[in-house]
Amino acid sequence: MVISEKFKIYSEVFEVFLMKDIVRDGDPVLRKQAPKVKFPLSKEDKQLAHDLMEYLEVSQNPELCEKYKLRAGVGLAAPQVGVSEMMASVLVPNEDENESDTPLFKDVIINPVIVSSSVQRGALTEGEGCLSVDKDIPGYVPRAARITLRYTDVDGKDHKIRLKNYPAIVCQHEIDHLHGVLFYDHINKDNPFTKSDDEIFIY
Ligand code: SB7
Ligand code: NI
Repeated sequence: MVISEKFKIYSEVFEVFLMKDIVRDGDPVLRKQAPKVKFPLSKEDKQLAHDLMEYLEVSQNPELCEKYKLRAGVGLAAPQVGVSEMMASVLVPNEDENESDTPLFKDVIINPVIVSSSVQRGALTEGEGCLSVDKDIPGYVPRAARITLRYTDVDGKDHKIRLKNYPAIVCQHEIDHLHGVLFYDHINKDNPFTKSDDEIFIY
């Protein structure tokens, strides 16, 4: 009894980024090319990696999201918290009820590089949003439908993986942040909802 009470309190001891910590469009850090992260990771970089993932976890918990007045996110890039470094967290939950414990993709991607992209393009039917952009900007954001991604994780382990569907879109959105690009840069200004024939919709 005492132990479980203690654990309950202990489990809520965290310092999570709040919306006030998230840098908004107009701040030059969002338009900078972020430098690569050096390994072994410094204490600060390890903490940053942890905090970037913690935001996503807390924001995807409906009670905590409400309690801390967060906007739910599936990704968060270091420049969005004011740190110009090639690091981003990605947490794409599995919407399948039976598989909700195993996310479609979860990792902190460090020095990520898209080593190849499909010719086929894909866009989310509902467009994209960004925690750093307060207003809704409607339109398709055409991206590669599939990518091969290379990155290093917090333990210094190198990964080379193929991604498609929503995880591929989210990773491209996050990697854009590391190069100073925002999602609306990709929207066709004259006709935001044009879709070319070789482009697929991603749900
Ligand atoms: C829709 C939302 C995101 C990525 C791709 C499609 C992430 C939104 C949260 N972020 O601002 C992360 O950079
Ligand atoms: Ni964003």
